[in-house]
Amino acid sequence: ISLKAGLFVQKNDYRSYEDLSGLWTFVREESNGGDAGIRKRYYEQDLSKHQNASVMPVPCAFNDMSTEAALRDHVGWVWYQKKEFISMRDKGQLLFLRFESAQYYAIVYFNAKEIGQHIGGHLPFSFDVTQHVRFGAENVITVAVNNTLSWSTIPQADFVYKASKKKPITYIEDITIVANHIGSLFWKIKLNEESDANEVDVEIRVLDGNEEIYFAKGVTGSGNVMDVKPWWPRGMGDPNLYTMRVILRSSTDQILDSYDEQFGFRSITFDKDKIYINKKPFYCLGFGMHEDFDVHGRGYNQAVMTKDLNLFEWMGANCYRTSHYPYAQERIRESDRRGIAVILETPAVGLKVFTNFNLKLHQQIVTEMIERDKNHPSVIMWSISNEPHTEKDEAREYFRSLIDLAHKIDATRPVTVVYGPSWWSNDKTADLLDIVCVNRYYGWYDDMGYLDTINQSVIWDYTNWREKFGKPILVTEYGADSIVGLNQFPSVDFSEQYQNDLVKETHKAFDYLRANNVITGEMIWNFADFMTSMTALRAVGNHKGVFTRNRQAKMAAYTLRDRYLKLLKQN
Ligand code: BDP
Repeated sequence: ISLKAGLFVQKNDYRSYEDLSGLWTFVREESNGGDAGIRKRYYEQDLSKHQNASVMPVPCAFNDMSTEAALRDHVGWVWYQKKEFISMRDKGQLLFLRFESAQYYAIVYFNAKEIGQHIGGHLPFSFDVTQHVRFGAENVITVAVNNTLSWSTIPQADFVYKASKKKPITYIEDITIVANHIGSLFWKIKLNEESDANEVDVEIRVLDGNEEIYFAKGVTGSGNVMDVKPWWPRGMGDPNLYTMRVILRSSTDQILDSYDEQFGFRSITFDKDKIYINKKPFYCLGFGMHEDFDVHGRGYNQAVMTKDLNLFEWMGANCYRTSHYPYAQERIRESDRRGIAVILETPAVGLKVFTNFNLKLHQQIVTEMIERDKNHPSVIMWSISNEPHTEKDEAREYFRSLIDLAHKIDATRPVTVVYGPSWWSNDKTADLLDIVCVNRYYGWYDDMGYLDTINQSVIWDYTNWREKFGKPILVTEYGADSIVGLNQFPSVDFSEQYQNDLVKETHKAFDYLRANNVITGEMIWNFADFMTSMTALRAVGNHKGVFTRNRQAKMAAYTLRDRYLKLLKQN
């Protein structure tokens, strides 16, 4: 049931929020046991009294919290519940319940009534709960979450949105800002549907720190701001940020709402060879990453984020891809502040079937992702998918539709797909893209042990993509597993030496490809080791990190750091 996430939470004289993070009551259903909890109406019950009740921190991945394999490996429904006192003082306000993400389907109940659903993890969604709230009393929020990765298993539910009968409150629902490096500015303010734009005045104030440097009126408009300092990625300049303060005034000059949106003046362009930021060539030096950590599992954690971005800067990197799902918005915001470029990716990994059903859901996710992150200067590109099977004929129209959609919503950023199983010779989609990303594992999944063949294979492969499609090419994955402390000389797979040797050999090829304008960036797989499901390929998860899962540097991290620090200066 389609929902509008709205703007990220903010406190000012017109808006406020309560953070509902903390320990929630948690009940796990039997794995794939149908929808027992829904049939048994868990949402009407005090789940803390349930025989299987425990507590779960939010945000975090429940899989990593447990001592039981059954919970770690659980696929199916889980229930979260929280009681929240809502004060009389909040009466008369418009109240939303917002989730930054829930993996993968969520049904939300407020005081035992279903108020809506959301499909697709990783992205925010919200509900207007004003009509459902009991003021001066405890309210019960219950969320049924199902992580089964097949969208057709969602139960049907009756959901009727009841519009408020009261005089509608006018508020700012969304803000779109397009600002380029020479100071041209465009904005579009979306008010809530029930509001009347003619009855309110929209003021736009651009602030540099506390100083107002631009003023205008109107829900949409454009202008030029003089003497702006552009936003630059690290290595190229300072990540200068500005604030757009949007103020809504009624005809009686009363302020109805206000929102401060951060943005930067910067341009992303590309030609057939390269990506440019503010018209200067930008060579990506970076990582595929994961939001994953010991104990905590996947999900936003400010300590892990800060540690990761500190290590990232220490490495001399300037760009990461949110492989393979959009990361928390807090992290994108922090990347704006630090001057780290971000390639935002959808959760569409390894797609094999390209039906209309898949396409609809994929379109929804692309739309939600772009809408959430469109004003972040750090976001330089949208990645529609990682390693889809684009050798299939039906992939062409499927991807054409998504690429067109992304361009339609955001005409200011390039669109990419990250290729894995398909080749330049059989891919049916790369000609539709702005930038082509390719993952390759020479010396690991291909030609294990033959370190001396890496150079030629990498050059041959990427040169073929480049020549066939005539687009800028990014290396988005290469690498090898290594288990920290496992030393073998001469090197053997899974040893730290092997990973280090493989990285060095691959860099020889990159030097050639870079000098010949074949590639416009290189990103290793992965920043840190991360957990996966069990297969014979993995020794307790994926060890392709240059850091361990605890964020300690492996041998290859030093090799990579020397290279990144050297190349960062040349950007
Ligand atoms: C690539 C995938 C990535 C995996 C990696 C690997 O894009 O998600 O983790 O392989 O197997 O193909 O290490």
